[in-house]
Amino acid sequence: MAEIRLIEIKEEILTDNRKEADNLRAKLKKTGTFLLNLMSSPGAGKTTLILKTIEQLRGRLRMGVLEADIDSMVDAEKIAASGIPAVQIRTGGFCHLDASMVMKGLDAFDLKCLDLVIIENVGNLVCPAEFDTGAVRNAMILSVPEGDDKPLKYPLMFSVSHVVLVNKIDFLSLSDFDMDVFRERVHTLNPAAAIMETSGRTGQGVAAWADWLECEVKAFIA
Ligand SMILES: Nc1nc2c(ncn2[C@@H]2O[C@H](COP(=O)(O)OP(=O)(O)O)[C@@H](O)[C@H]2O)c(=O)[nH]1
Ligand SMILES: [Mg+2]
Repeated sequence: MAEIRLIEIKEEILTDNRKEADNLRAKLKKTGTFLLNLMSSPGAGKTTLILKTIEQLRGRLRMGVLEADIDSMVDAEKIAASGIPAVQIRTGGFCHLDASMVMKGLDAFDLKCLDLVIIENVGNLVCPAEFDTGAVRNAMILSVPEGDDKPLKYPLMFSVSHVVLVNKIDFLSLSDFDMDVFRERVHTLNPAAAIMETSGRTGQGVAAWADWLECEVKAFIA
């Protein structure tokens, strides 16, 4: 019988990507630009929360948004309408961003003039968690209608996120979402994760989130 060679492509791809991500972080340190990678399932409220965050931080930080979608420009158009520079990456079917895609997207900004770039990653709780984008911090949104069991089903996403935003808390009274159980499930996977409650509809919790983010940005660019 002939010899079978096993080639572990996934491991190699992830190692190459990590190197690329480290290069990107070094570049961002030089330009003084904080990169936030925002992830969630489709519809959890990323674009809405980014727009609310822009409202809070306008005049406090110079911001840009890197939008990623399998197709369409709708989210980038919403961001651009708010007067903030937006770049759209069309992944053409890929369900995540990697560091080289982010690097290409960032080339369209003048990074020296920006303190903060927010990546709106492709809506997906699985693939984006596997790829280091070069961001300084990972944030994820879990919306109340998705249920408090998601840390059990998508543990990697909760493990790699520095902050978990529980969004759509205006739905809490209509749902069986148990916040204490959810917090415990997240902290079992990731004891250091910050957990914040927000509503993109009412704006509740957005100021606290924006203050947290500004603090992280200032510490990075100091
Ligand atoms: N009730 C409620 N609806 C929200 C909230 N945040 C976003 N939405 C709505 O949820 C839908 C998806 O939001 P969007 O920001 O596009 O989600 P994305 O796909 O993660 O970018 C839109 O109809 C938003 O108006 C929230 O906190 N509460
Ligand atoms: Mg969106």
